[in-house]
Amino acid sequence: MSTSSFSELVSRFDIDLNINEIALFGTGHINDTYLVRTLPAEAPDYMLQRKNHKIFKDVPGMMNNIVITTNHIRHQLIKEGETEVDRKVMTYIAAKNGEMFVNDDQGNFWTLFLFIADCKVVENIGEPEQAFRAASAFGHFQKQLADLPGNALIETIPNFHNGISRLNDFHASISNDAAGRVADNQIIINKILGRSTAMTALQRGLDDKSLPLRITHNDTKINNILFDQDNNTLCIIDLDTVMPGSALYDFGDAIRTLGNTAPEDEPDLAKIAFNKPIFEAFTQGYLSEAKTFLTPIEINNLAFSCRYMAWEQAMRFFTDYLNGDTYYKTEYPGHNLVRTKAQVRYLEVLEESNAVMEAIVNESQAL
Ligand code: GN1
Ligand code: MG
Repeated sequence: MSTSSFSELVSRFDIDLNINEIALFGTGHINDTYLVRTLPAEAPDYMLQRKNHKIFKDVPGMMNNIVITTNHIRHQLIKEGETEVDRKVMTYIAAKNGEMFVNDDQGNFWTLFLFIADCKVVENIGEPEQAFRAASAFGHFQKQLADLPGNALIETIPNFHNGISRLNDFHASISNDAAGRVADNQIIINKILGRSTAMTALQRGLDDKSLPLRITHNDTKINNILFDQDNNTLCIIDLDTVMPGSALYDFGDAIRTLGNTAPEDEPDLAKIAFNKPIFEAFTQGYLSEAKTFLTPIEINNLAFSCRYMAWEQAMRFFTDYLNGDTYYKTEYPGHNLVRTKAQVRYLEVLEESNAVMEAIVNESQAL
């Protein structure tokens, strides 16, 4: 798309911007994000984002969730006496017609939000102290939303982390074998299916209400936190999947990336190991915020949640691979298979580390 049509989109939002340039930004697997630089140089910049409406089938509903969530957090920050509210919560701009998005002539949905200046996103955490801070930020986020009624938000992707439903999708992709990839991959299929009874326990716990349904972020990769230059956490971003869920999803998904010494798509499986100091710091940071509201059964399942999220993500990457790579953006042929193998290897690593992880959770909740 040309800059002029980008600026035409921006002009339909209820804000006057003097645009200098618009350029592609970031590494998300789902949406397309552009940085809108404005003039004069010191004026705030904005992010223009195309929401993937093939994946988020109800973008107006999703944007309504985001407005409820960000307003709720904004009120809490003001109550807490926070002076830099606009750096601590995302600010979305409404369109001139009052909607929280504009449509282009191809039916795409575009949103505009304030760019938080002078901050950074990290893809890897080196220092345990930073993991502690990241975890406190995710725990605090859940706490800020704890008094929102569960039915206030819709499910932006129905059954997003529902292991039973994900397993059904996986079975369907095996039966359909749309890309003819099943025969070559029996070992990996068996590794995923062999763990399904143990792993679907999380969903059974939500179904029988032994696990509480909360408002959760549901995509707690480390690159969804903004840090300032001194590594203080500023703001949780990527709110598209904020919806009813289990606190365990957020803890487990963060450890899926943070507790792994290698990236989620590491081709060399020997590089995948459990990062104990980071796990320990993350657990302590998370519980420093979350132990006031978590139930004993949630705390007892924190270590399990890490295995659950690795298993679920392996299955999601592999379902997409079997379906012919239609969901995740991929960088090369077979990328989803590499991702799957890396997630399965990480799952095995977590299984080997379970006793250590359980001990850390126990010690951390006593702090
Ligand atoms: C997607 O777009 P991104 O990278 O924030 C995905 C997450 C996966 C993640 C795997 C809506 O997140 O659920 O865990 O890729 N988001 C959606 O890296 O499916
Ligand atoms: Mg993201």
